[in-house]
Amino acid sequence: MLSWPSRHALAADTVTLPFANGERPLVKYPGKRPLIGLTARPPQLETPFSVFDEGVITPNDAFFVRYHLADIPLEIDPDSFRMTVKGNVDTPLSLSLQELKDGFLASEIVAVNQCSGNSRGFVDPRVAGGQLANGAMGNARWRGVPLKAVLQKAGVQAGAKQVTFAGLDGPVIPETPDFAKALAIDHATDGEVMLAYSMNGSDLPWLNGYPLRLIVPGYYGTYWVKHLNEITVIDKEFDGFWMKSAYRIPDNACACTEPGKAPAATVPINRFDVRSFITNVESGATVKAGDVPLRGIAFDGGYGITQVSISPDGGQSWRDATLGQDLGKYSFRQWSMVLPLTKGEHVLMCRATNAKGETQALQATWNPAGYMRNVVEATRVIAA
Ligand SMILES: Nc1nc2c(c(=O)[nH]1)N[C@H]1C(S)=C(S)[C@@H](COP(=O)(O)O)O[C@H]1N2
Ligand SMILES: [Mo]
Repeated sequence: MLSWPSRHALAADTVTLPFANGERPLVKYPGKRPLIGLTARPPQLETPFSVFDEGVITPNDAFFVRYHLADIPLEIDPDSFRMTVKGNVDTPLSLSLQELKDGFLASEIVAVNQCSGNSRGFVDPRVAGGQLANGAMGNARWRGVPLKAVLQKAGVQAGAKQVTFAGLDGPVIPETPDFAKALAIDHATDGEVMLAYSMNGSDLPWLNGYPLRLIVPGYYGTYWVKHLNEITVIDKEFDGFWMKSAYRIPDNACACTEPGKAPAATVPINRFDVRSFITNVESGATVKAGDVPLRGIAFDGGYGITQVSISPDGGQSWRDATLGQDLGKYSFRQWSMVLPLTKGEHVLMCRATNAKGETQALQATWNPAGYMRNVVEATRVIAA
């Protein structure tokens, strides 16, 4: 059971994110260390960026939290919890957690969960939506059951087109559309999409979807339905609000439009683009001139990071960083290098490339929802 924090238990301190109106409270929720509070009902919490320098795995108590609807479950009995599979299947299922754990072969995957709105606060010109810095992402080792195995057990019928997913949370007023997402049947049965009951070796944290959530490796967090209890196989395209109207990107190669312009056509947001960050030096920091150790993370939509390059001079020259341990193509990939810096101010840049040859642009693109940011990030440092 989740005990809702009292009002004054919430605001302990504040942080200021590096954009206008960036002041936020640090708030403490059950099972979480103080995180950056964006909204209280429903709770939306951002991970302080320094956490990404602690290790390649984001600890459960620091993992970001995103909800749309204020009626989040506060009580779930793991013994009576059931996950149902229905729709165009031969045998509808109603599975307990124990049946999921005992009746199927478990699988594990390290994968990044990133909110579509991650980094939206940096979008220029500004756009509406949660003004997040770069902390609406995290990397965890998920354990659970491949969705494919569960769908096989139910027996997907010919003509199945999509699979929809809904969780235990709901809207406060009936006019608000319930949160539900859909995946194409081929995607849902690719063997990688997973029903996870464990994160980094523990039960899922309450606010990250206890007791069961969908893991869609390489895809934006919007598909990673939490408190998952309803899976429906359908023979047409799902037309729910959160697929048809929300979470859509311009249907073009850059997923972008001219600032202020609406796109001519849109598609549902899908795979991550390539991103990389320096994690051990904050913009504006002073470092000791000489050999400066740099490290950070990079990730992409599931092809795997093959190269991270660092520029000491605002993008004029680049040198390769050393990649850290490979935890799989959906994971954060750590990188490190030692960069000699003379006394003075420098603009450091960090750019990753994946196995498909995709990389990051030097100029930020724009779209009305502020999605898909993957500009090469600049970090201003003073070497003294
Ligand atoms: N049930 C439910 N699942 C949900 C959501 C939600 O509002 N309700 N939000 C989605 C969105 S937009 C994101 S980014 C991820 C965030 O996962 P997290 O809160 O575990 O970090 O959850 C997804 N799953
Ligand atoms: Mo999201």
